[in-house]
Amino acid sequence: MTTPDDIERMGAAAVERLRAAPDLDALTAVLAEVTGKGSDLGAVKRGMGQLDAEARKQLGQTLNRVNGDVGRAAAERRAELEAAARRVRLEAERLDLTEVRPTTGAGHLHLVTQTMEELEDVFTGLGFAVAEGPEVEDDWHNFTGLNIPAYHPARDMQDTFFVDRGEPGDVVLRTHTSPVQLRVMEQQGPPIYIVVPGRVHRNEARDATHLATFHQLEALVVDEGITFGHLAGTIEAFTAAYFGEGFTSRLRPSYFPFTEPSAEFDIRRPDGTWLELGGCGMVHPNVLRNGGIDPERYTGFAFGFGIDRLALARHGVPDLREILSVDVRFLEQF
Ligand code: FA5
Repeated sequence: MTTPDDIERMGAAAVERLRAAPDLDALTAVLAEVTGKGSDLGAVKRGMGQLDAEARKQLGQTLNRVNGDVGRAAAERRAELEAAARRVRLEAERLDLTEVRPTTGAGHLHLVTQTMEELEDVFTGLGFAVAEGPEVEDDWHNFTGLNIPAYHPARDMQDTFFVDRGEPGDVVLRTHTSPVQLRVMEQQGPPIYIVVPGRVHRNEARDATHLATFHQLEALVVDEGITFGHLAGTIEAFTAAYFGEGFTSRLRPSYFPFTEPSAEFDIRRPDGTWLELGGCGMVHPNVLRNGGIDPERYTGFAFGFGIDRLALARHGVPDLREILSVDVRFLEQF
């Protein structure tokens, strides 16, 4: 006849087997074996009906407690195995976000971005700091403060996208990087030695030499005793540093409202052909004054050129619209 001690032993054996289950499937199988119909404990339960009331009560209490222990052991083992499985899964799904992927097949920066970074390197090497300004600009910084008053014909030199904010015509997409000249003058006094790479927008039809959204690099120097010679020397030093041996620069008289005198500058390639790069000049006294700088004490020079034209010319690509290409066969070449 089954005794309470027998039930305790059966329970202890069941608990031991449950604790040894190596995984969740095994645990489910063991639990069915030790508590199911064919199990020792199951048989005890089924035989209870034949016992007298006193024995039934005594065995019943032990059986309930032991069944409780077995159930708890199964639940504990399940929790352990689930936690272990979760750890394995997390480890397998782990992503190292700091991992550096090999460059082959992983894509790369766009030619224009690469060119901007190279230009920044060259100019920081020459002692310039890099500054930035907003692409959505106000009339003052883009035009009026740069000595381009309303109705001045020079506004037509740069067809403008207007933003529907504030008074009509007050807010524009900047048409050049020159507004950052004023912003830097406002923020810091002289000496100023900065370059500003950035995106600009003009309401222009696209063709082989024009885009509506393109990139410029602006340079601004303001200090005591700055002369046109410093401007020409800086452009020459930049040409040699960026393009290398055999490239030189030239200046041609020109007109910009924010510089006086003004010039255009071109780069001469080793094969003798010229690449028109941008505009430059001595910062107009009105612009210095608008930036809060005393033009009696300080002078400065500025230049600004198109990065997209420069980038493509360097690689011999004749049509600026290729800049917008999403064809990997084109992009892969750079
Ligand atoms: C300017 O934008 C003046 N802010 C440059 C400047 C700065 C002069 C400081 C004096 C002192 P301009 O409009 O010429 O100037 O444009 C300068 C360069 O931007 C051009 O030489 C050309 O390389 C590039 N560029 C102009 N328009 C386009 C366009 N639609 N698409 C691509 N590049 C352009």
